[in-house]
Amino acid sequence: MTTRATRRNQQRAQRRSPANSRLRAVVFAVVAFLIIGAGAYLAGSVFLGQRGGTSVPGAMTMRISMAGFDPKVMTAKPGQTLTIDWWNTDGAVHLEGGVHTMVSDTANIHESVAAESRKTITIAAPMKPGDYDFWCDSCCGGKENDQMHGTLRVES
Ligand SMILES: [Cu+2]
Repeated sequence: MTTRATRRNQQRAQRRSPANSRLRAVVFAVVAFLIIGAGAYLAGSVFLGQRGGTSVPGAMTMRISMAGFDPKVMTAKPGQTLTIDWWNTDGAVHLEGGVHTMVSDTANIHESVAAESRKTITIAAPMKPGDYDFWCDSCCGGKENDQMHGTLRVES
């Protein structure tokens, strides 16, 4: 007769068999590889993205990602033309194909940058000193998202 205890022992022995634990190790390795790979893919654009240096003469650098504009504040003299070496560290897996924009109705800015790319843009600062709001309207709630805003500060 098979008691419940012996049946439990048999099951335990089966679970501990070498073939079973080898299979479990393989499954674990595959799952771990997939998770680490996916994480590295998503993080790669952030951590391996280009840093603050620029080879564009007279340009300021600005990075855009789902984390927002970096830096968030640009300073200019009235009417000054700002040259911005602007890059997007997000991959195309993000919302809207990873495209980010820089938009301002008050400062007349309408720019966009494709996923994982870099471009030089020029912005003409308004003549009137003050803080001009700009934002990204292509992702994450656009203008409604506080994270996706920046300030163009015109100082006389
Ligand atoms: Cu955006």
